[in-house]
Amino acid sequence: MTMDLFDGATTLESQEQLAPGAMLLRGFAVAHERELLSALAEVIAQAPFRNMITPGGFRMSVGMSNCGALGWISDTAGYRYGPIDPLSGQPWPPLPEAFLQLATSAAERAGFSRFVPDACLINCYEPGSRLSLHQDRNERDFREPIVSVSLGLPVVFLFGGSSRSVPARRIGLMHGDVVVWGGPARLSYHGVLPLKEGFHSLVGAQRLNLTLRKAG
Ligand code: MD3
Ligand code: FE
Repeated sequence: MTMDLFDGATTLESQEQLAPGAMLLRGFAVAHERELLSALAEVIAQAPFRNMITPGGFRMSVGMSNCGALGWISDTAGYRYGPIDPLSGQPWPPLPEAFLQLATSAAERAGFSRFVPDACLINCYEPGSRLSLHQDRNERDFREPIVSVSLGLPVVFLFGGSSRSVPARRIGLMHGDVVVWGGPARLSYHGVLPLKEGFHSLVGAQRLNLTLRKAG
């Protein structure tokens, strides 16, 4: 456990292995919250959140956008990564340096010393938004980890196993928490319970999640 004095507030950082390959770094992003949120605002000004349509024709309750060379897209044609934002017809905004720095330092802490993400999916949850149990399988190489960064309101995250039938554990994810998902945890099923109402002093009435990926 380390104590950090920053802006007059005391923040607690700790790390915990959730399962082989899954490392929870509590509070890891708190020291960088302002840089992350201002970079995020610039990205969203160029590529606004939108509710994508699943291949089955359902509108997702989570608002999504991307930055980096590749972005994750869902529509009636399926799930995939692509270089162009379908909404603007332009490339996705570049990956901010603050995102890259945080992702590489978190991955290194978890034992992935050569992680260079080329994609960042940005999820925006409002009260009631949820993400049903799924695997992330659209990336080219499953040996590459995924780094997730939680900002704003807390949520209950579901962490299952390698098949849908394995009962999921419930893990609270809070502002500033970072999780590195690699190795045997990389293809585990996971999801997010509906966001509850609340207000975060820096982020407001929402939860933002960044997932940094090597997609291509
Ligand atoms: C475990 N996002 O974007 S982050 C997603 O909170 C996604 O917005 C959730 O699931 C969110 O695909 C969860 C934690 C997470 C992200 C990717 C994973 C856990 C993962 C990939 C493999 C295993
Ligand atoms: Fe996922």
